[in-house]
Amino acid sequence: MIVESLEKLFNQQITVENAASTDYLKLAVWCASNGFDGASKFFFKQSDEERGHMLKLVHYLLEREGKVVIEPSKNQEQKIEGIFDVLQAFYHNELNVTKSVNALVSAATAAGDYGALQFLQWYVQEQHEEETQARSLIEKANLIGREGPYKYLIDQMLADAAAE
Ligand code: OFO
Repeated sequence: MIVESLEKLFNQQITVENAASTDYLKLAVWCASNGFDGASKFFFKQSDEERGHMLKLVHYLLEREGKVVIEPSKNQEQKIEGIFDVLQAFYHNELNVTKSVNALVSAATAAGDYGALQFLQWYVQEQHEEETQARSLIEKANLIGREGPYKYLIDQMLADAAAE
């Protein structure tokens, strides 16, 4: 069994991961529709991964005999006018996910639920990796700059990231 306060936060996290999956699907579609095929591959993959993160939480909550509630996904409006906006949206999204993972870890600590804490370590590590990746992609894109064949080079950079 899982305490009600934690069950609620697990369900909130399911909604957050679901929203991230939809947000990245939208970024993938924007990229594909604007000639960024490599970037589109990267965000289709990210979208699938976020769905995987959501399902992992769903299964864990079921195993703990929690009640799973699938809420409509709460997406923030993303104003995308170029590939730099895409990268910023990715980074900000990951920062939000980290915030909510941290809240869940704090609640599991307060509840003395060591099983949940152990399970959540995977998300803590994942967020560290994804935030680092998003920041590094922005830094590289800034090095490439906004002149010449920069769109091609940034697209190539994301194609490489998708292949990793
Ligand atoms: Fe990076 O969002 Fe899932 O955990």
